Amino acid sequence: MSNWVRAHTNIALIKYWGKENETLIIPKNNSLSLTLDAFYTDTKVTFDKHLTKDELILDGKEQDDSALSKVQRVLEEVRKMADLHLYARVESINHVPTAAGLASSASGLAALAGAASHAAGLDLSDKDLSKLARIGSGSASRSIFGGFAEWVKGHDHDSSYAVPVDDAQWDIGMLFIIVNDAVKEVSSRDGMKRTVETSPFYDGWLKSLDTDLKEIKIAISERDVEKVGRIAERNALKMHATTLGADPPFTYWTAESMTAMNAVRELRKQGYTAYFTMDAGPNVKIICRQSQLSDIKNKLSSMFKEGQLIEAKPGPGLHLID
Ligand code: 2P0
Repeated sequence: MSNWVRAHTNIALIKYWGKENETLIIPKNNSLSLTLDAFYTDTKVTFDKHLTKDELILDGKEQDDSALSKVQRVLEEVRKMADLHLYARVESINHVPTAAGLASSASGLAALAGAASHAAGLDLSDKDLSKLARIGSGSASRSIFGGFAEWVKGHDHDSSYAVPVDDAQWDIGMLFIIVNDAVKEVSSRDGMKRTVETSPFYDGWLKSLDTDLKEIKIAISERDVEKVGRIAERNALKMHATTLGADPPFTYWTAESMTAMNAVRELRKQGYTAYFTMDAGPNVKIICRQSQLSDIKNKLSSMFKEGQLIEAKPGPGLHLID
């Protein structure tokens, strides 16, 4: 049997933005995401008595110690759970279209949680896999599951994990508009910390979340793409508003992001169900009907190059591959 494990990336419709506990990665709020088929990471872990340190080989290239640090949080937890005293070689391949400029920490750390626990002979439940992925990177907790997943914030390591919400096997999809593939100036980890500590808008953001979460779960149960999109767009705009109030202030938006957001508003005027969301970077993701993905892509093809527009459908949860 192969030891390669695959995890797909997810995009939050209700964003995770801020930590209650930075060491354990306990978030300030629940978040809710859609796992997607288009982007994923394959990972294999080998615990080997001949190794003298942990190694990370990403897309065929050995990574330095700074890249190893998130990975080692997960490896150490696995070694503790399995009472294993061996270093590990982690081989990982990111299947993200070239220059997509999309964060791969969600799929990467989820695949690692699956591969490392499998290699250590642990047979973890989805809940325990989600907790393990979470200590590598918060958003990875949600990539254990396919379709829609909610990361329930909890209050300690045992109570903070994601749960499946809906398999999303209905007419919903996302079109990615890749406007910029440069490395961002403020990482999401630093950006959310600065916002929690300094932005006067942060409290307003937190107060508005219960309503957004409650309403989007109803919309998902009704398979109402229009309503899901509307709530996700307003939630993303609120998250991004908090960064403008931080000290020093910052934003992930660029002029191209604004152009893309306006293009989405224009699509709505033409009668399409199309709403946008954005994460800790300038790229824009359109929430739409799966059945209209290629139509919307065609509509945008005069404004963006072919390689900038990527169609995504709901994707599966963590699984072993051949
Ligand atoms: C999310 N983001 O819910 C939010 C929305 C970015 C904006 O999760 O510090 O890489 O490793 O827990 O998971 C990106 O943050 O941060 C993120 P850490 P992570 O998808």
